[in-house]
Amino acid sequence: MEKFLKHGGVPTSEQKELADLNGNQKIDRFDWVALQKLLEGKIQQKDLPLLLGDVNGDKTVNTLDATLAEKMLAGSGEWNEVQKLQADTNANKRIDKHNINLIMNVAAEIITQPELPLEPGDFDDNDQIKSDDVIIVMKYLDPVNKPTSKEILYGDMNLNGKFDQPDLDQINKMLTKYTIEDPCMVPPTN
Ligand SMILES: [Ca+2]
Ligand SMILES: [Ca+2]
Ligand SMILES: [Ca+2]
Ligand SMILES: [Ca+2]
Repeated sequence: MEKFLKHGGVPTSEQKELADLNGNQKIDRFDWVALQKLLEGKIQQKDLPLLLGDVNGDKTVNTLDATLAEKMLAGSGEWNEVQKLQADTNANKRIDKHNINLIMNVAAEIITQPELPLEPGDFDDNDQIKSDDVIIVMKYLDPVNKPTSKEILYGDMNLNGKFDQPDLDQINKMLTKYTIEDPCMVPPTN
């Protein structure tokens, strides 16, 4: 499982089921993050499938989960590994403002839960941040092009509700992200 996640290739349906730790029918970056936690013994088989965005574990993603993720971000309260994983809706192994924003957007039905993890910056959703993504953001810097609410989620890096130069600068910085030697940042291939 680890091998094919790392090196790509087309998984069989059985492999896919085994490796799809968040049960969203695809092998994504989050599955890789969760697999590491499983191998480290920090989460158990019984915790699977993990429902991204569901911080309180009641099987729905709503504003209550966003409130809990805010607390987590503020460093208040005690959280277990499952809760931390479920709050990390962009699968970057950190809790940040995008996690809260993504949960709010699932609650508002702008995106659906299985669309998580969604990585801001990865506009074309191919688990890599490349020049293709930069080109899309550049397009929306021209006010003639109106983004949808969902597109804003992908490209509004500074969370001010619009596309602007800081968003482009941030995505440009992320172009080098996948070159670092962190296995989590080697995106698995679907
Ligand atoms: Ca998955
Ligand atoms: Ca919940
Ligand atoms: Ca991309
Ligand atoms: Ca912005």
